[in-house]
Amino acid sequence: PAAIQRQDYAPPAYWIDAVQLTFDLDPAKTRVLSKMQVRRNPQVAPQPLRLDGEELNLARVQVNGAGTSFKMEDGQLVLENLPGGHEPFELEIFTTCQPIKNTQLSGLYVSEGTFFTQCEAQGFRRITYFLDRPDVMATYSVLLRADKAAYPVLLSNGNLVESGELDDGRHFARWVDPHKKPSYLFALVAGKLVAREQKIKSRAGTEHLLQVWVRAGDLGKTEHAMNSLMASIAWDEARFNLPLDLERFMIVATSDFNMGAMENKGLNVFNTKYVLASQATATDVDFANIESVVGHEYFHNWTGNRVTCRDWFQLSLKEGLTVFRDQEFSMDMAGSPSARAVKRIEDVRVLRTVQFPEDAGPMAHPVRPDSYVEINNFYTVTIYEKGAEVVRMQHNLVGREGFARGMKLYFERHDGQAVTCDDFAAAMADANPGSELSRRLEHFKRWYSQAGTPRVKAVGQYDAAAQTYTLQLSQSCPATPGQADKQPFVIPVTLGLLGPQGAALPLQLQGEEQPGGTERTVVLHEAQQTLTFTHVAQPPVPSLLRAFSAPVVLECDYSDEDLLLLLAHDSDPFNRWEAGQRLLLRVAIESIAAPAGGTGAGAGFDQRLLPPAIVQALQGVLRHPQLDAAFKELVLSLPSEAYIAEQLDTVDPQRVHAVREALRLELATALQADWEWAFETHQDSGAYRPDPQSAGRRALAGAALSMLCLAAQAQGDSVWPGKAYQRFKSAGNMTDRFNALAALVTSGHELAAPALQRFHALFKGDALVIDKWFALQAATPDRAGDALPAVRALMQHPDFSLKNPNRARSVIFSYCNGNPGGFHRADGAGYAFWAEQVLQLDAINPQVAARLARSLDRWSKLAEPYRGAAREAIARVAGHAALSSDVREVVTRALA
Ligand code: B3K
Ligand code: ZN
Repeated sequence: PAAIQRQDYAPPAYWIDAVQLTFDLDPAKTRVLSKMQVRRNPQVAPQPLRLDGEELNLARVQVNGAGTSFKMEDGQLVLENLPGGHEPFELEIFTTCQPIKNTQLSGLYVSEGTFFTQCEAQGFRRITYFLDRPDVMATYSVLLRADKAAYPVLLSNGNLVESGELDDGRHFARWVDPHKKPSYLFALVAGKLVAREQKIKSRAGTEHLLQVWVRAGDLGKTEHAMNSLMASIAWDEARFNLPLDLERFMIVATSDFNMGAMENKGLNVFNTKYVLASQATATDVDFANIESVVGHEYFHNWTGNRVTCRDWFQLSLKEGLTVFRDQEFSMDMAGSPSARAVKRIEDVRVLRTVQFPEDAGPMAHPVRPDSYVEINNFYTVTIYEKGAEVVRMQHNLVGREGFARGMKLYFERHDGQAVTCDDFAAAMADANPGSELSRRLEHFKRWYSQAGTPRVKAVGQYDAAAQTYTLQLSQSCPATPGQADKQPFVIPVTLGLLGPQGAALPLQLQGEEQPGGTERTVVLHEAQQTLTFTHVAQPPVPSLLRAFSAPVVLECDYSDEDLLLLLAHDSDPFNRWEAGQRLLLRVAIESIAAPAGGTGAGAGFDQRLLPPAIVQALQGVLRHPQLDAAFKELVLSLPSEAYIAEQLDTVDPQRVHAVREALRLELATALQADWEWAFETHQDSGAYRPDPQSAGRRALAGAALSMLCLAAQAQGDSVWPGKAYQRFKSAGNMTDRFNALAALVTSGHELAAPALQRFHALFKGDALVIDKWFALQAATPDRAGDALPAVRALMQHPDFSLKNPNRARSVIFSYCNGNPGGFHRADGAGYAFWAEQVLQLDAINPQVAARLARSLDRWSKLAEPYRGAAREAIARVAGHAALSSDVREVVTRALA
């Protein structure tokens, strides 16, 4: 299929103002009757009505109650003989579809005997013929009919207005959604479900009913999701004055879902992974993810649903903004400044390990793309996470109050509309006249149109005689597919200066009468700018891009001493962490480049890669009396293999893996006594609570245990593996239990096997826990080429299924994306496996297959023999005739 261009956007030739849907639900053959009130769009020249449809059986078309002629063209239903004039007419379409055969999980499908829908982006056309585009907004009235015993619960968007019995053991429910919405927000659910319910009162005094619907056995795992929903509602009212606009708000969980969750109006559908949690079955990370995903989908109710996207090129309008909102929500929930910083570090880590590579690879695209073949391929980290950074920069440029004003104006102008990224930025700027954003709006918007990660170079020079410090900032941005030359960006750089003892220096720029604070945000908007600080008594160390004030790569010629100073003293926790990461990254890169032979784990290194000063500094952080455990855990974690690889021009993945493993072992042994101390002193007392502080203590204890097992394994000692096994058996929560299991499995101790067996026996039947069991094994570091055979064996396990996305991800994605040492084999067998699985999955579920297809995005950076073998595997997939457009687009771009 041909690419769709943003430039070709044209408003619809018709409007659909209202739709009445009647469903006779049957897994093998569901009947759908759609009655629509349609009228011509007076702004568009008269033309036929073209309705989207996919895999539908068309039985009848009527206009104003009478049969009409129609034709099919490119899968669309084309109606030419429609009533003239601008009066609305009634269009009635009767179709059938086969939910039970729908393995793509887009449109209407069946999961464990229950009907679900997924309509974003273009699933509604798999339910009925429609103008399936987000700028066509209609009111929906939905009548559901089904067998009562098999489908006792019938749900759709909005309010339940009527329900009752029918003949033959059937029953019905009628739902009316008072809000106009695009078709992608339609949803229905029908099946055997039970709900946790909660009544709440808004600040304005209105009452609402909240429900979390799950399978009967899962009701005990819904408390955290419900609490998260209540917290989200309260937060959006308090922070942005945005109330819940529905009498009833429902969340429904399904175990067959292509992604995390979906914000259908009033009826969010969730992957069970982001709903179900109990201390026995979910980790702290699961608890935190549930809070953030529940928040994310709830916040879409305003940013996405009340104001939606004009077209899919504007996807980041709702996704970038809503990710920004869920990040802020999690930070506000975390409370303390240091817990906020931990969340910020985690978010930046995702951005840098996943989005930066995307932005440097064949699928690079602007936050507002210019073209796509398959829209589902553009639900990316660029649209979501970089999009959130672009919103965050606007927040940085106008301030917290200014941002709130911008949001207020955005809703005043656009409530009920389908709009563009330009409209959002304009509201932000117009609400803040005189701000850097409004003065440089057009220029700032290059963040929406130019792909690629900008690089900012900082060069500092101290002049002792003049007592000045000049900082020269320059920017550039690498070429990306279709964009050879880039214009400078508007980059907010939050900075401070540290004195030689680590004190925060007052900042006074040349021309200023007096110093103003110890931190400020300067705006880099030209290719090069120079800042001169005056009254600087001694050579300072700059702390730049604090809290990661812009999504750029910062290059600065820091000495090790500078970085050690920042690590010990920077008042900005993000940059403290960053200084430690820079030190470790530097050691990793130097070791990778060193001419030592051998690429086996640990081979070729004399075990002393880390300079003593760095080890000491890390020890200082680990033993620090004031720092939070969560922060310590982050500082003591090595940069990921993916992030290290991104810094290199040519990547030998085995070399990267070996160096990182060697560094890990060195940290494990050099700090052995400190890890023991950390483990012993970070034990829980009292009841389990998944709050950031307790979670941080468990994370640090878990990391310590993992390091201790690693050191023990190298030393042939069994004390700590034995302790880990004990903890695995007796842990009172999944976090501690799983960390102990992972410590055994990752270190390769012989107790790993019985622990894995026991874990499976304990949790068989709990799909989400069994997913963890699969994922841990698929990501287990390779020992003499055993990772791939282990993965193949896992796929033969009776619990494995390629059809269930969570399960497929837990094995195949964990191996291809989460096990670089096992995946990048010199014989290319990992890549051949990848090609095989992409093709297998594509026949079942193109969206999931296309995600997997992204694993080899960075193939052209690989050293031989990896590069050639990877290319061959991609070409093998591309050479397959019956490829979905999803996978076709990914592999075509990879080979371009
Ligand atoms: N809006 C959905 C994503 C839909 C993905 C369609 N392939 C979930 C979210 O971002 O909240
Ligand atoms: Zn979203």
